[in-house]
Amino acid sequence: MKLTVIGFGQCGGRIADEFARLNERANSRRGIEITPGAFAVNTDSADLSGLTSIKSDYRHRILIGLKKTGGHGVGKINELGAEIAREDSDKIIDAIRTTKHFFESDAFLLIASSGGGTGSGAIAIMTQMIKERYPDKPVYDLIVLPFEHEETTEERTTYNTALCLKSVNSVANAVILVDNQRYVKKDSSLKYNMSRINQLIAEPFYDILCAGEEKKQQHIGSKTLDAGDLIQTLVGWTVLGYGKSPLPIFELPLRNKSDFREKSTQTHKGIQAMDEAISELSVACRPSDAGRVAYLLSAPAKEMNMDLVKELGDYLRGLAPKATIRNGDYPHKRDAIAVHVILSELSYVEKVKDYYAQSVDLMPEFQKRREARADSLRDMEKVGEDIPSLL
Ligand SMILES: Nc1nc2c(ncn2[C@@H]2O[C@H](COP(=O)(O)OP(=O)(O)OP(=O)(O)O)[C@@H](O)[C@H]2O)c(=O)[nH]1
Ligand SMILES: [Mg+2]
Repeated sequence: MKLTVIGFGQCGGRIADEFARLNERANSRRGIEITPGAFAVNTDSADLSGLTSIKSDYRHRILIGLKKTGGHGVGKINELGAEIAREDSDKIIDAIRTTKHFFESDAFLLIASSGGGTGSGAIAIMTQMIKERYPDKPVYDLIVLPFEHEETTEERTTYNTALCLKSVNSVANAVILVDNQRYVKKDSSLKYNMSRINQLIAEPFYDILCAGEEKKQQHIGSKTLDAGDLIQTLVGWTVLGYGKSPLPIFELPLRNKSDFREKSTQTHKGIQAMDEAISELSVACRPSDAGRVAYLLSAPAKEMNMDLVKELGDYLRGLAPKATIRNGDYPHKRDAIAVHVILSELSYVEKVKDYYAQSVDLMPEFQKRREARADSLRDMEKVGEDIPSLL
């Protein structure tokens, strides 16, 4: 599958930059293209200059809202991010339209964090505009949820997140959720290492996108997970999972292995990888709430067999009994049996519900604070009523 990738704001731009790197890798190592265009859109010019792989011209690193922000961001006010995107949407659409291989792409992937201002505000507006302009291509929104400490220290983060999620969910074909906090829980050394988290967010897309674009016979699976399967799978709230079981790189040629033993070890390793993928979902949710599921098995060709594919399917069927399950195998990896899982059309995601509930509670509180500020200002002005003015 080929994606036109557009990142909004700091977080979105940096992850789009990761996708540009994945494309360079796919090009140089596998001779294939997975992102015909990668763009970053921001109200902050410094953030745009910090990128490394997205082309550095103004058509790929797109500065919006210069008059309103002076190139310094919108300071977490996502309503302003939305307003600026609406005003400058022409710039973005023109840049996409004039990209050389744009029409080869199967879909759009728009990326932003939900807690900031620019990306959180701009992504829903641009999803809507792109869908109107290109009704035949699905638009997927990848939304990065804030760290827990950001939610506790700044209520605006929670409110922005709720506003962003509600808005993207009403326009995007699918909303792929990724929780920053999940990466820190897994490995606390990642706490301040954003670029490593960004790599971990983008990396699972590599095999998923490459699998359907392979041209070399030895890397084409017996069942390919292609753009058609992915488009049929990606609907509504979506999460991703990835797990792998390492394989020994060098095997002793004279090892006395029975066929049966070998197969059962492979199946065991495959299930282990699948189990890891389900335990490490990009946002916690129940697989049984998914309406559509896809999995991709990627492993060395000699490690793949139909039993393994079937076992993995049976295992997933047990976890997601109501879902339509699509699958593919990708004989490419050398050192592991890896499993990618996409759970889509989720009917319930606790974290989304929590953001909505907290924001509904916050709204009257914000209103009360606004009124109290206005009252206090009025009182102060009143005391100084009789002082003459220099103006
Ligand atoms: N994973 C990841 N999260 C990031 C990154 N940069 C910022 N964030 C998260 O994104 C949220 C802040 O949003 P930003 O993307 O910085 O905001 P913005 O869209 O640039 O908007 P303004 O700066 O307010 O104009 C917080 O939750 C951060 O933790 C990044 O590079 N990677
Ligand atoms: Mg910013």
